Amino acid sequence: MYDRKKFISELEMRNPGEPEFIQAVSEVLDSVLDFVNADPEYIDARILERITEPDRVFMFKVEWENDEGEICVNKGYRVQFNNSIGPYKGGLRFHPSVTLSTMKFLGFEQTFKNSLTTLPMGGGKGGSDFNPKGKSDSEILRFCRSFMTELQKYIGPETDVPAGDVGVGSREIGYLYGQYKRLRSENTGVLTGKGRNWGGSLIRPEATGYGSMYFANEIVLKHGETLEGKTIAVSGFGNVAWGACIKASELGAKVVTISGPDGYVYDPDGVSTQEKWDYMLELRASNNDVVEPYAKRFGVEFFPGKKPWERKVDIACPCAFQNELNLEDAKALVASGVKYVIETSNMGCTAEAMSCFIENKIPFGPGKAANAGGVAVSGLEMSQNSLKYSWEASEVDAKLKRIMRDIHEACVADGTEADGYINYVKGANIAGFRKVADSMLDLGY
Ligand code: 2IT
Repeated sequence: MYDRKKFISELEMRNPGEPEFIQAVSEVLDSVLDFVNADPEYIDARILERITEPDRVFMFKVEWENDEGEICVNKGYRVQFNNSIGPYKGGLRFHPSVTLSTMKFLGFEQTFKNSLTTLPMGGGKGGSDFNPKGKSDSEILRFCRSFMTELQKYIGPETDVPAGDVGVGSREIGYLYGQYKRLRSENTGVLTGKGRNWGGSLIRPEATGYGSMYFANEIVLKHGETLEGKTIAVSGFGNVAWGACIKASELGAKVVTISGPDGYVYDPDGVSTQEKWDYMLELRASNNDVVEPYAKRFGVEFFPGKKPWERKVDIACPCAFQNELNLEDAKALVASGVKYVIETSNMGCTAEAMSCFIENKIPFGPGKAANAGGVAVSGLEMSQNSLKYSWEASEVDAKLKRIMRDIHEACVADGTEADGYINYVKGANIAGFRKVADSMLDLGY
């Protein structure tokens, strides 16, 4: 039998100074402990020790030259967490907060998320502490070239397929893939999130945000309501928030906030026009990492240094960064009557915030389920690359919708509690874990 306290303290000893990784494992452990302890096969196989240890971690130096001619040095990472159900798959994050701990938490989460998509993908993550903020296009190009010069040694279309994440969008994927092809002379589609002219899938840029709203729609329908007329607080203003704003509008809901590190914008009419969506893309492409210009441009209010969780809304949808919504925010949302929380960023809520929502019986869709649409369409991009073919947008969108519906059903099947409350965290963790753990048992050690 596994004992929670003993397992976590041993995990902390094996992984010192990695708070995000410990947080991510603790969350999964809380959901799956009884399930694991009920099965002697898992216990005998030491499944928890094995599933929490990455297969391997690459850490490397990235040297590049800035526009002033100075030599800069960053850290590069690729964590190959688990490939039991398919090639390692997961994004690359360029952000100054990137550490081994954040890479491992993201790789661990990715393993179960990818399992939930029903597609054959293992879990991995990578990135760098490189800060894209304020960098010129040619600095980004030189950094990406240097980063890929090393990364290409560890990846391949049948072994490990990276994609984008925070700070890595279609421009960066282009520069990275260009360098990969220069070095390897291969058109294997080793990255996903590619441009539509050179092997990318339609709907991939929109997929994470669209998927999140499809998932929200399933949750709301399950609770006897619709998204029609619901107000939504979204955080972030990048690719994920953008897709969520578009799909929310299409489904009849109204996104009234977007945010950045500088504060949040309150747009009572909704972020619901093509002009506003296009402007979000422009803001992101400017690399300034501020959202305030949106308020000026559309004549709406900006709240410097504040988070959108102080607004009264029907649905809270964190779309930016880990631990962006804490206990205080959760209490404020509960007090103002929030009905649903759709965590769309990876581990967007602190453990205490998540517990607060669950204790108050608020349906809470965890990141690994709610944001799985992004990697799901990456999986579909891999399929299209293998087929040397491309599907129409409507075909990809229909597949995405079906996958999000299936993920919702899996959460309901494993997460419904005795009193009828659907604990989506528990459901997603058990459903994601079971497939990975059972594959590990099948494959031996
Ligand atoms: O967190 C994520 O799922 C992603 N950044 C997308 C990964 C992918 O391989 O598309």
